Amino acid sequence: MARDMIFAFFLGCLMPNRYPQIEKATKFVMEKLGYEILEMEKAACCPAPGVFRSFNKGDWMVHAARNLCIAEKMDADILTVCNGCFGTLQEVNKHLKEDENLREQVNEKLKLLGDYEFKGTIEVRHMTEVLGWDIGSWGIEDHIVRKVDLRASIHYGCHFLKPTTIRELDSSEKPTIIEDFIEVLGVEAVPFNEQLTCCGAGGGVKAYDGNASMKIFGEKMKNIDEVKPDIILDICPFCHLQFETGQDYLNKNKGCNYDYPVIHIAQLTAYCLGMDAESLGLQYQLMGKTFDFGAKVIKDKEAA
Ligand code: 9S8
Ligand code: 9S8
Ligand code: COM
Repeated sequence: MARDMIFAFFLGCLMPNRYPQIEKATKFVMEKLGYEILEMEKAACCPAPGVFRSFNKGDWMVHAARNLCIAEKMDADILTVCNGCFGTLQEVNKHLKEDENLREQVNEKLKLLGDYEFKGTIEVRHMTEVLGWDIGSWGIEDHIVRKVDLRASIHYGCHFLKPTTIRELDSSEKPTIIEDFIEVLGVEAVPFNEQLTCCGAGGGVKAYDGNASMKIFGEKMKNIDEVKPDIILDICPFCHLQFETGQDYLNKNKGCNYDYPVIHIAQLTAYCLGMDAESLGLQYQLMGKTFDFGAKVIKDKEAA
């Protein structure tokens, strides 16, 4: 198989532990599109950019480099479905490729962890980027077996687009990569106020100060609720966690009454490519609540 059709799948921490359905959906989609997905043995936390980098940039780089080395040994580009993992791995990969001094320092430390040496031979890709740029709406069309009819509020999150000088992916002010891609699946993007701000989870905020996190999130939900979408669409398991547990929190503690299904782009795409709703975990979308997403929102227009 051509090298650009093979990916080393970097799972990160959240998805395998809390959202195995996103993992399953990702594999389903990538394999349907003809990619080979390889497991990364002994991969560890990326480590999370907003947390580890803030404490110790050096250690953050060394540990990220160790993960990059695992993929280098597999001779495969990394695929991630998490903004935080993408943020760390893409950024460290870029820095180490460009800065020889830094590379030497990091490689010195890597020796302490075992047989690792960063060489700079791979790329780090977010699934959204692969779907949006490599496959594109033109490429996905032939694979669609279910077209949906939904209005979605898209949450890009922070680390996918920013810092712009490092990511170099799409405009950080007016991105269109997700909007353009989902249109062909039958999903209309409904913009909302302050759309590109943080969900309130990242950077250690959720763990350190739950009240601050929920205040930021409460604003976000208010803005989303104004446009009344059918679903909230995200591209990051940590944002996903915030949108799921956060709605539950606001309902129980702040007198809100939200029940927006939260869908990761891998799940939406997998559904449209024919994966069954039960394996996608759509019946468990809201914490503590059985939610029949399939029956409630998605219209099975032309199931194969
Ligand atoms: S790994 Fe550890 S905490 Fe997390 S999911 Fe995404 S960011 Fe990277
Ligand atoms: S937003 Fe701000 S830092 Fe982040 S990417 Fe995912 S979690 Fe939500
Ligand atoms: C968010 C990751 S996806 S972090 O909390 O900002 O590190």
